Amino acid sequence: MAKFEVTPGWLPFHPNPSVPKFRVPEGAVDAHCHVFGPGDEFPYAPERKYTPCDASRHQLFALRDKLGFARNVIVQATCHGADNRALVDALKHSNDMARGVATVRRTITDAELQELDAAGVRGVRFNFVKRLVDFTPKEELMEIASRIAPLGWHVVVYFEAVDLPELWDFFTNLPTTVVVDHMGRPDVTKPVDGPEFELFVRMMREHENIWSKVSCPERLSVSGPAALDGEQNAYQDVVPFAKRLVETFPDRVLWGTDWPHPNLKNHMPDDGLLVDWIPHIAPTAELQRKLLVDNPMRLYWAR
Ligand code: 0GY
Repeated sequence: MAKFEVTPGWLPFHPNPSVPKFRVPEGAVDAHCHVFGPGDEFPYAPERKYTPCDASRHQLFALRDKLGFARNVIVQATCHGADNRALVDALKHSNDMARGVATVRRTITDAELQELDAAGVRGVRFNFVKRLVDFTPKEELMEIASRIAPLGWHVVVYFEAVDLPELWDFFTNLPTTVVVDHMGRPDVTKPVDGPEFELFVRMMREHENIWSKVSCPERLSVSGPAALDGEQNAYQDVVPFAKRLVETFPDRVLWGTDWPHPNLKNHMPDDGLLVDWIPHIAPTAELQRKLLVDNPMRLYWAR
């Protein structure tokens, strides 16, 4: 049986998140979350950069119910490398209420891709965050993208805002829908209409196949969870960035908890509070329905 020591300083997920005050619309999808192990059943990858605490499908589905969501999109995290067994196990036990985004290598066979598809995988994730993964040549990633495109899958990309200029040509040449994790990780101390975030907005404006997750305020925020004027203004420095994307591209945004919040060392969010943040970035019922139901259903449950 595999035994894993959690990376020092790692914060476990919130033991008892609050029930949100904001009631999400019927059929809402948490479109970015993970399962970790459990490590003794689904060992973590040898090439991983961190060892998480276990976070099982049972715990994920209990959180989903508590927060009032109906469905999950489970995203393969780097600590499992390209071993998608924990993800597939969660999908198969979800009663069709979860879809997945996998990590695959160029050596994957067509039969293996078909198996992932049958389990509910609808995309692959390319991670460019240097503290999380070793470098993979772009030709390899492009080859994978061309293999998954005929399945109707999409590509999820994770990168830091400073790296967007270098990655621009690759992203804008991908042959599928492209979903950006966490708004391309903007530096929220910079202006929302400054050159850095403007570049990201321009990429979405010029390329209608590019979507964004307006997620992870807890990861991006400098002002933090409890602003001076109380809980309702939690993560207020991230609001202008997410709200701008929701209002400009209402049909191409997704939202997710990011549970169990890997690699947070200072502050672990209350997931209920994260849900209460949603009406600040999507102020109308129509925007909320698109963000939480219509968009993820179109991308993940079209079949
Ligand atoms: C996230 C964020 C992070 C980690 C991963 O796959 C991963 O390990 O995505 C991070 O450390 O910023 O979305 O889960």
